[in-house]
Amino acid sequence: MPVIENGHARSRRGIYPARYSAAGLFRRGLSHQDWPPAWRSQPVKPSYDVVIIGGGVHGLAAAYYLAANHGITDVAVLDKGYIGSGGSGRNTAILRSNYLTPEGVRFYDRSVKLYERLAAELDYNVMFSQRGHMTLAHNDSSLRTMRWRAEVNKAEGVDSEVIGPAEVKRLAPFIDVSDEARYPILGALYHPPGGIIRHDAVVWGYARGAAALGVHIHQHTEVTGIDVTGGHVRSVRTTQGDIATRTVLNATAGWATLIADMAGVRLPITTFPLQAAVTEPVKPFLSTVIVSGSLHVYISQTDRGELVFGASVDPFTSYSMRGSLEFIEGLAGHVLELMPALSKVRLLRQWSGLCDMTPDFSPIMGTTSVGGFLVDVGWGTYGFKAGPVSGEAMAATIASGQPPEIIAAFALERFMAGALVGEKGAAAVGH
Ligand code: PYC
Repeated sequence: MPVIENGHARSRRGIYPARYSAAGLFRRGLSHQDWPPAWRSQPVKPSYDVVIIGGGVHGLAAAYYLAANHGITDVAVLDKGYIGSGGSGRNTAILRSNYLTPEGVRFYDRSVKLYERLAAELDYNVMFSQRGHMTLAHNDSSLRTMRWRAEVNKAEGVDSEVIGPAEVKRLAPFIDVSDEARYPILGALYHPPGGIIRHDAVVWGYARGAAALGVHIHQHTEVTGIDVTGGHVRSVRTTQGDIATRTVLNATAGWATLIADMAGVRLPITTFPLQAAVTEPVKPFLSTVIVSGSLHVYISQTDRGELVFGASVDPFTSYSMRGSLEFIEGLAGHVLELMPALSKVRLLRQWSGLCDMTPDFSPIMGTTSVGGFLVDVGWGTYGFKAGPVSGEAMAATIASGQPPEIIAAFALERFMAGALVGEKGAAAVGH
């Protein structure tokens, strides 16, 4: 039986917060008792076994699985802002595993499987809605790529198939599938397990789970340097003081090269902004995620009724996270070509995140030439989908010193060996 301390229970594995349940909600409602905080800040210690830079889904998932799967709990997660303030809180929350390469399909499929059981595992409602994902083909070459993806998906046991315009119309009755459209719809890659999730809940769920097992989460703690002596990491310098450590994981997505430079590791990554926007809520009418590569747009409807739109990355490198008028004008035109009935719907807000793009659109994961400096970077526009599997794989790499098979293809050395994993054809929209 766990012992309760300040509203938190102490078990053999550490301190964990109150269980969320309907009965608990009812009891607390009756007694006017607040829930205890999901997790508590701790003072920064002078040393940790593992320091994870980046408090997004990747960093927090790695911390959680280090503690939960390997019993490694002397771990700090550092973020220069607040948790989820980077790409994890700025993406359009689409999950899928309908990739192009066998390596990519296996990897993202594992992530979808972990996402499917995340709410139960973390005792946190992450609102994963597997409502299906449809990528429209408007020309012969994209139809060919869809067929290719469908075959690779099936060979890897992932549910995807190419459907014709009539089936597209059945799944999304308001879409114009006539020949009159500027880009007529020739078919689509339909992927039933795909869907959307509540991205902040994933971040908070992992943070709560990791902290309950003893991980320290330090927000507003910026890394200013990494000390490497004799080819091995010794410490991390931060705005809250120096932290001695033998193991650092760089999980900073758009800022990945800035952190890697501090350790003297060069990465083939360039950072581009990716913008998105959301409308006022409207009645539910869109039950799948819709992607159009030719129109450079993807659309989904949240449980609250808002329409979430995204597009390609901006055509220039930048660390800016401001939205632009050019983007929203282009986006609106493309959305209306697909769904003219939305012309009266008002946009609520737009924003931007940063994408760490690699030449082959696959991530860079594992060890580097600097001892103790590991990377989980190069996510481009796919990062949020990969949070759980990346956390699991990077935790296993740190615990055993050896990257597991599922990330073997994503090693940094592939760029020297010419063994790229070309995943550009699986991008939601052209880049
Ligand atoms: O790859 O599905 C995707 C995606 C959607 C938004 C950004 N990337």
